[in-house]
Amino acid sequence: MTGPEFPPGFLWGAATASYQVEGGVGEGGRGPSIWDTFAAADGKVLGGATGDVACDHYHRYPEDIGLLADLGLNAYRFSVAWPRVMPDGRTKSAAGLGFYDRLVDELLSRDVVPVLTLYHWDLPQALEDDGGWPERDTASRFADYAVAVHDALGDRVNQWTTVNEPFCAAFLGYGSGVHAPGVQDYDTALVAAHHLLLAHGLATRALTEQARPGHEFSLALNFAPAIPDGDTPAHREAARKFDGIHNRFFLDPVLGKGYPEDVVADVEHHGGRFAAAVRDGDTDVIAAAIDWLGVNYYAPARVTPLEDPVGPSNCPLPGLRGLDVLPAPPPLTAFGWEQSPGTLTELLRWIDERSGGLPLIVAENGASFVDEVVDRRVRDHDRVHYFAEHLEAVHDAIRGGADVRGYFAWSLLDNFEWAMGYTQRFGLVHVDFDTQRRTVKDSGRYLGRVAKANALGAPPDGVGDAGA
Ligand code: GBH
Repeated sequence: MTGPEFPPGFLWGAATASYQVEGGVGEGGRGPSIWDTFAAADGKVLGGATGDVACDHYHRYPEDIGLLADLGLNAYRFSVAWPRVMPDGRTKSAAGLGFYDRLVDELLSRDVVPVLTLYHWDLPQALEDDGGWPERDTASRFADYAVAVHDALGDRVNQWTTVNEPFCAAFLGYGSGVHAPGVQDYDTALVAAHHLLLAHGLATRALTEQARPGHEFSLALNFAPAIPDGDTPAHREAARKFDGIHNRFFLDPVLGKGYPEDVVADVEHHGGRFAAAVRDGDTDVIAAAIDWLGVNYYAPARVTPLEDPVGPSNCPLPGLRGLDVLPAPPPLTAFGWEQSPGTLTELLRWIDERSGGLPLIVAENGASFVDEVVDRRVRDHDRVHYFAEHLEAVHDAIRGGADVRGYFAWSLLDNFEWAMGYTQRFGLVHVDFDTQRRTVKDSGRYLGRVAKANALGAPPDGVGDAGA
């Protein structure tokens, strides 16, 4: 039985990121990235894990693309490792570009649409040594890098995403320090955020100038809608603050609205280097026209006010004095994240309204669960259920008027989950990290079946009532 249909031409895919899957860190002349350095340092990544081998996608990409295509998915969202293409952050490497050249050809030979992300957090270490994202020049280096990749692949790749989740790169990398390069300073993190957005704008401008017909430009933002845990003015104020720094601070400048004034006021007490870093004309650059917005969604945040309006928050983000983020209500994923599909519908409709109908692509959505291979099968019922509910939520948003053009599961493969190492499995495909053996999970088959039908339907055999 076939359920509600998705718009014609809908992109159905899975996503990965270079450092999380590639391995091959010393091959083809690749230079070190901040994640190589961070993972090598004591106590930064759980279990001392690194991306040295990861899923060995650098060598096994034909097999992995084959799995994706055989499932019935029609798009692959991957990221390019800047330190492969420019080992020192500035000088092109033919060998590094060659890898992505082969990857793209492999995708096209399987009729899979390449959706290329230029930056998913693996900054060349050489550029971090020169100051990293808190340094304005890094944004210009990024635009040069974007042009180099576009020169090499623009004849075959139409879908271009500049930066993935500037929130994480800035606030986790330079604020809380749980991600590379591990700096802990909120004022620095805010400056880094501005330069990441500037990098997006400069690259989008440069690529738009040399675009061919069919090229589309975008960036991907991660959203965590704030749900006030009560209905008082103080609760609404807590939600305003969280939503401000997490969502509007990144979305509004991209939409040409500039930085939200309330958020700029919230973060002032961190020192004021952010305000000084924003130069005349920067907000115009950041407002460069995009063809679609990548929406990454995992979970909302439940927020509650503290009695002391300037008391320290338990949430490691700039500007969040006077509020706490509460533990999420069950059912939780293995990561402890809330499952709230209805929030995805509201989020897509909110962005649709705020942007005046910008095309949207869900560029990441997914969940980690404890998966087991039994008789060469992974019965990940929880994940099937998660996808079924969230796809219904996307469909609801489309029915409500949002122009959603694609959905990418995070992730194609179980992979290196940043600070959590290999302990959180998000894949449609299970990876045994000792043998590199791949096993397609039931959720992979389920998503492939929805993709082929371009419609919601019954879940695969043996996975209970999920999606019913
Ligand atoms: C994505 O980011 C990444 O793009 C991807 O590489 C990663 O593997 C995937 O998620 C799964 O983690 O206290 O507000 O910092 C997810 C964004 C940002 C969601 C941090 C959870 C923690 C709450 N994540 N956030 S906060």
